[in-house]
Amino acid sequence: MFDVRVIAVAVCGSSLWAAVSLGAEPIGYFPEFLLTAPETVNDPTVVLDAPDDRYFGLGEDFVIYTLGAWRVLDLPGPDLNVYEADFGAVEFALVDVLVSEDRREWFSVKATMAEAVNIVGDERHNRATHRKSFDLAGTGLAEAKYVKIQGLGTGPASGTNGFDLDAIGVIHWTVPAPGSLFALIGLAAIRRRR
Ligand SMILES: [Ca+2]
Ligand SMILES: [Ca+2]
Repeated sequence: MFDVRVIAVAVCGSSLWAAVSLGAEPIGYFPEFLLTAPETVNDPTVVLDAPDDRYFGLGEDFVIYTLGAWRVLDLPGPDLNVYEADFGAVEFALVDVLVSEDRREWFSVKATMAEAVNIVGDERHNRATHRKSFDLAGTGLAEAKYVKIQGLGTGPASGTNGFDLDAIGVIHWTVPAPGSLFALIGLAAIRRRR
């Protein structure tokens, strides 16, 4: 019985530490669905979820993430991270980052590019140089459902051609309302298989 209590204290102590450390950095949301991906890439789902050093080069192609029931919000400071694969040259000159609420009007947030904010969940991505933060401020949007990562290189997406997209992470996001997850089921076909 004594041993059980000791374990319980240890678990509580560990949980407390976790809570404190989570408070230091925002908890990221890493999109789980793509609306559009280049046909030249065998497995485009490598750019979903948290950065993991799986990626593809965008070349002149693009991907569109849909946040489903989630939204990226414009709150004070940067709202969104883009992660380049953690090696080689920094190639943010070869990419544009755009947001939209309706997929008709797109707004580039490239001009807001800044040193990346660390978010909980992106710990596997090591190099600060290979990630950047972007801000919705100035787009006129209070929130956005879609994020488009447009390659500014040449040729089709493949290998390490142009900007090597690993992942995106949302810093400021809304929690989906209960029941709205059903809306995501139709998109499950291109969800990453774990
Ligand atoms: Ca903002
Ligand atoms: Ca990845």
